[in-house]
Amino acid sequence: SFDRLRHVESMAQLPSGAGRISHLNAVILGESLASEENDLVFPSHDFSRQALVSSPEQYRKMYESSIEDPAGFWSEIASQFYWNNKWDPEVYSENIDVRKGTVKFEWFKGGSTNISYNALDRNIEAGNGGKVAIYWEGNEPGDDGQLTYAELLEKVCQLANYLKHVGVRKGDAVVIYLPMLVELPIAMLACARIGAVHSVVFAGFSAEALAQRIIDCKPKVVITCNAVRRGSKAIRLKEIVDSALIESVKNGVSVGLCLTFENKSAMKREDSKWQEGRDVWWQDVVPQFPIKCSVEWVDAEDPLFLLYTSGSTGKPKGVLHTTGGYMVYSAATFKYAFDYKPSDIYWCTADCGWITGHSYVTYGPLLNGATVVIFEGAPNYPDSGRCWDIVDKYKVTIFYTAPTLVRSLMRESDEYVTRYHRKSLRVLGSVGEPINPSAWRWFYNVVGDSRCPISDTWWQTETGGFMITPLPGAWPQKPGSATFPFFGIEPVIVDEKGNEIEGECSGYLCIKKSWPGAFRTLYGDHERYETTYFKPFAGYYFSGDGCRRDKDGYFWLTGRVDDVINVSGHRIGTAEVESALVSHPQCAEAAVVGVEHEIKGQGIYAFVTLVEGIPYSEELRKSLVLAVRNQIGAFAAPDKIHWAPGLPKTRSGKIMRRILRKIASGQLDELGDTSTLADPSVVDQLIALRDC
Ligand code: 6R9
Repeated sequence: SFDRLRHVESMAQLPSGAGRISHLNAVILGESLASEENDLVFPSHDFSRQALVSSPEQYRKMYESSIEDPAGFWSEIASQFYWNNKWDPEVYSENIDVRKGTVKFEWFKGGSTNISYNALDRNIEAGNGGKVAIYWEGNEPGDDGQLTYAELLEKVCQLANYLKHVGVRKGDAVVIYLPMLVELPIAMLACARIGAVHSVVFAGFSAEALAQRIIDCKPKVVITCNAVRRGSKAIRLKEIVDSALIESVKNGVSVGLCLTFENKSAMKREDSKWQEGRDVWWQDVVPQFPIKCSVEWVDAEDPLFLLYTSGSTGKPKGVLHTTGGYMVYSAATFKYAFDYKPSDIYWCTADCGWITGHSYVTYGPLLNGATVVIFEGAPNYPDSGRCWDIVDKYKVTIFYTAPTLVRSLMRESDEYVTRYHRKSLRVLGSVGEPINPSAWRWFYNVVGDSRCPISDTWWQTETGGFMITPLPGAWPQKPGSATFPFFGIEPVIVDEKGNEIEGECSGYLCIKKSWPGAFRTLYGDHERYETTYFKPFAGYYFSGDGCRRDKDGYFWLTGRVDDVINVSGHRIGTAEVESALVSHPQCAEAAVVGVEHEIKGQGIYAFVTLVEGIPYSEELRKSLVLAVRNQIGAFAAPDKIHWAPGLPKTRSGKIMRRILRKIASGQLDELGDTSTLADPSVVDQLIALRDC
């Protein structure tokens, strides 16, 4: 199956003048060829020479050994970490086939370890206590701070001791609702240290969305801060938590403690609402606790965290990751996909509220002893040059971001980029959605001065770490392709019937066999886990993404094939938005589809049917949008509300989204067969109301 790879490999080794075709030539060469598939961008000689994986040949050897002997391959990586006792002889066991019984993955079972110990104490014992672990950059330029590994460990221990003191025990859930302050990774690591299960909720979620998550995982403690500044706005986070906690109590879940960090630069404590007996200021209690805290050794298969993500129903899914496999996988993927070296300064713009912030702000980098930059503010504040200002300030070498940010910065003058040096940069990364070739080129040419390979990493909340990703020194890249699978990963493309298709093809992307970083279940709903991911194509993990493989074997992700929309890299279920709209007293029915959006990748387009007799108005449109902001969060606000006196339905009452998608995207001559609709005239009516 490596024939296609060999073909590219031979091209990569073609002598051309001084050696390989230079990357610049390749870009020019690529642009002169019509097809994006032929657009190869080579890593420079200098880059490849110093890379951890420096040739297709080396990649192939490592990949083959990871597939032929997964136990040996992963044990070797796992052995680089500290285990309080070693795992059982069997490194992993899996059943990925629902037809053979319960789907179950286990890695390093019986081994006991602690991820917080491996990320902190182990690095300090290796002599890196004085190395900066985190540079923190505040919203306002000039507002910053830093923590060495030794200092970070002390802060983590103080919080861990406090959490133990208030009764948090191994296996208890802790909800964290914080912006990008150092206290966020500190809180994650403190939970992990004592075996508590953290569930970080992105601080852009509304009170109702937060309540939904609290009700599901019933935490002992909620950790938050009073307010945060983003750009020029201050957001009172604590008040959102207050409402969420009231809502939770109504649903029988009462959280006894709300630990609140006083974020002075955003709001003084005197101005914060307070509930005596429940609310405690972080600064009043945590610093009083000892700076050493013994570690709770946990089984490799003990839960580490829960992270809620969207699916095809209105109820978010609590993706559960366990300790050992996730630790090994997040660390190894970080190291290889970014070609990490101890001298690197790494900045990932993701928020810890998403999986990227778990695996590639907190765990992956710190497990490697890396120096991480975290940024509290907005990338266009005070102006569109802020990212590059930060890159120069900290001499960032690896910069990992999302295509939506690249596209929004690309719209502004290049001068915002070129006025900064950016000479420190050596690897760029992209995540969250497919990166379109034009955004890829701008990122490569303008930001990276045509010098830095781009790791376009395809993965998911469920996968824990990268699945398909370039290894920057190994492969010539194709702008827009995530290239090849990471070690140990066997991606396959299947047709509607679940048959694997070979060669150049497109279809549904599935994974054969388990991998260490895979999620183990959906919290409290193993049946949904099996139904959603393992039943659609029995014998495989189904990703929910469409994919194409080209003649050279490169993978091209083509987006979700289920009812999930990807807005600015955030996964949003259409059903969640519909349920928020229908909660509006004047909305009778709603159908939501994704449409192409220049900056966000996809935008949210909502068709709404109003309650009998209610007229549609601008005011009503605003209040429908507000309903979504309140139920989910501002990032899920529909871009367009389309008044729909009727929706296209089959005779059995099923909404035909295919037609709605065409209407939303203006492809009116591609509506297809509408004759099976119960009332075909609603289509003309909807078209007439497009600009209403
Ligand atoms: C890590 C993360 C997962 C979904 C995934 C896919 C899309 C992520 C991508 C990509 C193309 C990439 N996605 N990275 N599509 N190329 N490099 O984003 O996790 O929030 O769970 O989203 O995002 O559609 O299925 P998550």
